[in-house]
Amino acid sequence: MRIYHLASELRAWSRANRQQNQLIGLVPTMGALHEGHLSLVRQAKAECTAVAVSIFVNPTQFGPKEDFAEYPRTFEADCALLEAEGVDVIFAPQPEEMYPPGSSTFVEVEGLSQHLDGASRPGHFRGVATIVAKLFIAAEPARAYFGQKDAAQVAVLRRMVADLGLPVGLVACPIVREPDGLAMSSRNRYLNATERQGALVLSRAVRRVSAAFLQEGERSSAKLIDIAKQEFAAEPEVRIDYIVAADWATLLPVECVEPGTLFAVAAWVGTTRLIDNAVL
Ligand code: PAJ
Repeated sequence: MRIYHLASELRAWSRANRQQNQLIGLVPTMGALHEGHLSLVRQAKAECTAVAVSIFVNPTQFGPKEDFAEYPRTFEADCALLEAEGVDVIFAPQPEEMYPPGSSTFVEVEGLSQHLDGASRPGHFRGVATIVAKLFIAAEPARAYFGQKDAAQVAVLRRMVADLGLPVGLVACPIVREPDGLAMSSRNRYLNATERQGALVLSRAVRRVSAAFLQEGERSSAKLIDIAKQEFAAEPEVRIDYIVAADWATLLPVECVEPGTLFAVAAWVGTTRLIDNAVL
């Protein structure tokens, strides 16, 4: 496994591999890897012949009051995990490599970036779209792997790929959960024992809504949102950010859900913001 810090090294590796007809898969991450990330790596390994994983805590997707400084950085452990998965390349650039001094070019996916997480994290998706575009330019992957856990991120990036005509296939992989249902997240390690228990309300709400949709045939967004709110009412210390039923492509709220509708929740558990969702 090679570790590159320069985009030029990643590009040279990708070009050489493509000349030998290798199918390049890219898994963008911010490190602090867990089984959710590794599921993306495994899918990339299953579908591609050469796999690169990027590890970069991207400053532009964090707001001024967000956790950029505290975000867990576990590079050595991440490398060991990726080596065990048989990853070919880790790309771990320094901030100046991705944002040269004087950087003033950004990718803005208008509209979509203002919904769901974009509404409570202004500028977040601009940072995400910008870094992912830069990673695509450097790695020139045939396929790139993202988690459905960040469903709005997937919608924004799909739009970006379509609008810019990028020759990359985006693959959305299922949410990986802890045994008790909590969606895995690098931010779960911020939770104390009480918060960890309270955080289960997100997955509980999503599960109840999925059951109401599937087993009881409920199709009204308002009623499904009420069902989720009832779950949250049992955990008053968890503060709801949003509960929405939305079209997964446009992120616009829908009145009636149908198969494929995104049901997404976000909430504050103490000072930690967590998200979860189901595609109904
Ligand atoms: P990060 O939060 O590190 O997540 C990297 C990838 O892992 C994302 O595609 C995310 O959706 C996926 N992932 C995280 N938790 C998951 C889970 N429980 N199950 C399945 N997939 C999961 O998302 C980012 O980084 C950044 O925004 C990034 C795309 C790297 C751009 O900086």
